[in-house]
Amino acid sequence: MNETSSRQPADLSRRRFLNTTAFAGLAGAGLSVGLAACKQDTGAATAQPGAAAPASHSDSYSVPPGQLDTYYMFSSAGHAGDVRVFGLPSGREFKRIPVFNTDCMVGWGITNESKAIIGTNPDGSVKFNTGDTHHLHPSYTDGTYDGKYLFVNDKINCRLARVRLDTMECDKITEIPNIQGFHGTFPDKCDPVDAAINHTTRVFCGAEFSVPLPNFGKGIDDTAGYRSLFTCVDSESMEVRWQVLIDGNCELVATAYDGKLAATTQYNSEMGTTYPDMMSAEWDSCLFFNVARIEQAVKDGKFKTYGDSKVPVVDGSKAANADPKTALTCYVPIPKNPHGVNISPDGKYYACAGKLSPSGSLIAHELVLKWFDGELGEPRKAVVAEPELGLGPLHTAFDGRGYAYTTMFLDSQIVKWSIEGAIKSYQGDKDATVVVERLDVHYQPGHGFTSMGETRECDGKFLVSDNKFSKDRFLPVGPLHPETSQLIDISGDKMVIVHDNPVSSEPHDSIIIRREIITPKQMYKLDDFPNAVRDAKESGVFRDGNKVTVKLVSQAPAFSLPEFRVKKGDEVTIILTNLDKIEDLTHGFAIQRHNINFIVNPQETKSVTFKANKAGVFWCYCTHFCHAMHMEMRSRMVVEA
Ligand code: K7E
Ligand code: CUA
Ligand code: CA
Repeated sequence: MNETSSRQPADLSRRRFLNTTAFAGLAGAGLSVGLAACKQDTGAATAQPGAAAPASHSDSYSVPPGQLDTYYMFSSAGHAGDVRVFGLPSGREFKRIPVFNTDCMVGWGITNESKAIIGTNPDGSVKFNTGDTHHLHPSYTDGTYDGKYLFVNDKINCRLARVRLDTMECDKITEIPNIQGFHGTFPDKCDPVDAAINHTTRVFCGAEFSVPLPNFGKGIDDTAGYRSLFTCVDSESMEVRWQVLIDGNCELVATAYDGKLAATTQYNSEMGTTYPDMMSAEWDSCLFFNVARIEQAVKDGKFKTYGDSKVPVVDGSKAANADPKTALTCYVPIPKNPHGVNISPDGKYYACAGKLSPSGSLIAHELVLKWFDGELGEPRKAVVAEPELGLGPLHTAFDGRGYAYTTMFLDSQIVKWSIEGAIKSYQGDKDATVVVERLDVHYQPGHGFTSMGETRECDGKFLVSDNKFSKDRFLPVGPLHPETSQLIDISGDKMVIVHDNPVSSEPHDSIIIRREIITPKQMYKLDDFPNAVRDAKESGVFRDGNKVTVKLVSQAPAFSLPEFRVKKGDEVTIILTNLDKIEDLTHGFAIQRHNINFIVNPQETKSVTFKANKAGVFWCYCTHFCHAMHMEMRSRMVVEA
């Protein structure tokens, strides 16, 4: 991908033409002075005297009105429970995709369709309406994103969700048994055995909190018996395939490009339950899972199940895996409570960030495989570098040119370091340059991540530092501050901060993906919905005892039923199909005093079910601005006593 094609999509020629003509017209109207200034802003940053970016940096960061961004950035939203979609380099937010939260704009958690995905209690209410999304990663083909799915964790209620990237909507949520504190997650990139399966078929999930197994009231005080599990979920069916019982607990997850290994940082090898206990040991691990061997063990019936769960659990504890030739897991010792683990885009190294140790540790993929072949000896020999980086290293990103960028939470810095330099220095070369640059960020970064940086197509253009604190960076908005998302140009010799964006709390991790990879649909098909109301003539009120189904359609600016009648005490299901076939023509449907609101996109069908408990007249109206007559777009629910 060259500079021009990645920044100037094919469909921009028409836009450029329109811009030119617009400029010409306006200049004629005596606005040339303003336009000249405006043009300079949008031109190459390098052309402006005093501009921050040196000549080697990207041509322009600004995305003027009418122009499109070159990257999508998807961010987890932390305990807001959703997923956010931004454009880069502008930093503009496009959309919030509700996942584990309730969203009254789209009706997520309100419509029957969304409730079926989220999961319900026997009485039909939503089972969980909280979630904490930390890590999200798209599906892969050939070691890069294929634009199909995005997987995201929920740390609170132990769920994995899948978002379709064509509609940018959540389509499946799976609750994982036997665990608590589901934190790290990463899809695989390839099958460990069948190289022809060169795409994602599994999603790995690490559990951070240890619990009694099974957890139904026994063994509460036997804290030494609490355990954590590493889980594999099928990326298509979203069923849990297997779990591995481990020592300590999982933190972040990474996967190999050849599919052979999954990795998790492990802290709390002490297996303590109190704060001082969890920090007492000098060493924890980066733990590697031999995916093929684990699946063979499951096939061979070498597993247990716990409680009501049918999920096979194999034993990945250190004691049970002492012989490398049969081991399912390999514990590579890493100093003190490591946090992030990230694989380099060439697939060679896993970089662990020390958190309580000021170091990063590089583990060679080949050497871990060698350990599993019984040819390495001590697992610690898989470590090929351990540079001292600074205080509070959390996560590492790559540029594809041999440099790693680690976030320093305590130092509030991004530290750029040389992979080759770190390896040489570890081998005793005193002249090797390891750290090449430190950039102050504002303030306390969590994840730093680069454009396409977690793929083979890592392009080394941008790094975003998602910082946990913003203090003086933005207009104050009360006690809760936004976070700071800083866009950093890493394409030149020096890192350059391009801009700060405030982001509403509390994204943790994000990925930056080239826009060409994703092909969003602009319209549903009626056939996508088995309950679609295909014609206004199918509208009406259909009674079955005290269950009433109201079918109607929307076509701007009207609903097909100006009025519908039900009886007090009825259980009412409203099925609404938006028959408008025009891109961007979405309608809403809200019912006064019934806590109902949802949208229907063009050609989409949604339904809601509720009890009509109050007699009277209740206006239903379109909540989504759709037409000049939007305010008049109404219906009336009459509830007869
Ligand atoms: Cu470092 Cu949950 Cu990715 Cu937050 S974790 S920062
Ligand atoms: Cu339909 Cu507003
Ligand atoms: Ca904060």
